[in-house]
Amino acid sequence: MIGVVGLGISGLATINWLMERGVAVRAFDTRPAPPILAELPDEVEVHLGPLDPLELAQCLYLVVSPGIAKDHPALVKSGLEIIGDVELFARNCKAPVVAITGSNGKSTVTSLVGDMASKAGMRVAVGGNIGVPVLALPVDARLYVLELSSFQLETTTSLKPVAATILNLSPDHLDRYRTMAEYGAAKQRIYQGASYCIYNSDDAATTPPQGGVSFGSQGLYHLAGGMLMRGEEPLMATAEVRIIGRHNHMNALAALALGEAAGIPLGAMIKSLKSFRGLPHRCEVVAEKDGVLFVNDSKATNLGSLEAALDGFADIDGNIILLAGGDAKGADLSPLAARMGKVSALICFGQDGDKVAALKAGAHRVETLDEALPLAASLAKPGDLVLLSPACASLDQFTNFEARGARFRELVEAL
Ligand code: N04
Repeated sequence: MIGVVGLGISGLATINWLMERGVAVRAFDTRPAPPILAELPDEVEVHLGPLDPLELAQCLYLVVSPGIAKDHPALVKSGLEIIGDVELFARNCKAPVVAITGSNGKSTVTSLVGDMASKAGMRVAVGGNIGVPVLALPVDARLYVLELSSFQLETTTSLKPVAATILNLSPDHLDRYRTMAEYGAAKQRIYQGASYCIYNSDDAATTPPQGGVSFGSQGLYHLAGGMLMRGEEPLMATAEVRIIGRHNHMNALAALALGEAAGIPLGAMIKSLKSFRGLPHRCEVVAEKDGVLFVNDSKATNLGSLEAALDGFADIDGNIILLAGGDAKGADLSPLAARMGKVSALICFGQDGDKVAALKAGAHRVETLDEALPLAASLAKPGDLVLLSPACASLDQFTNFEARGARFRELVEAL
C-alpha cells in the first residue's frame, strides 16, 4: 500500500496512476474537506484531519503533495521515504524532459517551449505546475515540457532533464521558506543531473553549479540592435516577438535556449515566437471601455511579477489605476513603493491590503475585488489603464488566481 498525502489535482492524478497499475492506495489530507474528495475512486481508503504517524507508517512510501511541507512532524515521524508526483513520474519516464522553474515567467516559457515543439511536429506533452499534473500526461509523448515549483523540486531527485532552467529568483513563498537562500536551494535542485543548464546572466541566484549557457544582458542569448541574438548570430527581430516587454523578450531567449537543447529546429521556434499570444491572466487585455484599457494580470502572485507588469507599461501615455492585495505570503512589499511612478491610484483589497496600501500615499483600502473594480473605473480617465496585478496570492478570497482573474473579467463586463 502506498500513501498519497494531499488531495488536490496532483494527488488525484497520483492515485489514479497508482490504481491503474494495480497498487493499493491510502489517501491522506489534513483538511476536513479537500477539493477532490468526490472524484476519488471508491476503493481508496481516505484519512482526513490531523496526520497520524502510525497510519502513515503502514504504507510502503509516501507521495506528498506540494501543498504540504515535507518536514511536517507526522511525515517525519512515520520514518518513510517521501517523494512527490514528479519523482514518481521521473522514475517511470523514458522520453526527454525540459524542466522550467523560476519566480516569474515559468508558465510563459513552458507554454512557449511546448508550442515550439508542437510547431516542429514533435509529439510533446506540457504540464506539471501548470495545466495537467505530470502523472496525468500522456505516456506516449516523445518530449515532456514541465513547469516545476520549488515545492515540487524539494521532493524530486531522479529527474535528469535534457535541459533545465531557473529563469529568475525573487521573493516568494516566504510563509513556507525561512530564507531566500532556502527558497533558492529548492529551485537549484532542478539542475541535478541536467544535460544542459540554462540560466539568467543578470541573476546570480540562477547560476548552476556545473555551469551552462546563459541568457540575459551578458548571455550567449541576448538582445542587441533590436534583435534576439545567439552569440554573434541574429535570430529574429524583437518587434516580431508577439509577447511584449523586456521581461518577455528574456522569456523568449530562455525558450530558444531550452528549445535548442531539446533539438527543436530554429524555424519552428521563430514561428512560435511570432504567434504565441501569451497566457490568460498574464497581462491579458480584457476590454477597452470609454478609452480605458482593463488588463487582467491575476497571475501576478508575487512582487517580481508586479514589477515586471509596471516596467512593461512604463511607456503608456496615461496613468495606471492599480488593483493589488490578497495574501502577501510573508513578503516585504516595500521595494514596490519606489515603482509607483505611473500609478495615479492604488486600490487595495484582501487580507494584506493594509500592507499594500502602505506603498503609496492616498491609497484606497477596500475589502474585496468587487468593491475595487467599480472604484477604479470611476477614477480612470481616457488613456488610463486599470490593472489587476495583485503581487499576492488569491487564496484568502478565491479558489486560485484563475478564479480571481475570471471575477475581474465579470466585473469589467458588468460596468
Ligand atoms: O492561485 C493563487 O492565487 C496563488 C497560489 C501561490 O502563491 O503560488 N499557491 C501556492 O502557494 C501553492 C499551491 C503551493 C503549493 C501547492 C499549491 C496547490 C495542493 C494540494 C494540497 C494545494 C494545497 C494542498 C493543501 S494537502 C494537506 N493539507 C499560491 C493541506 C494541503 O492543507 O495547492 O494535507
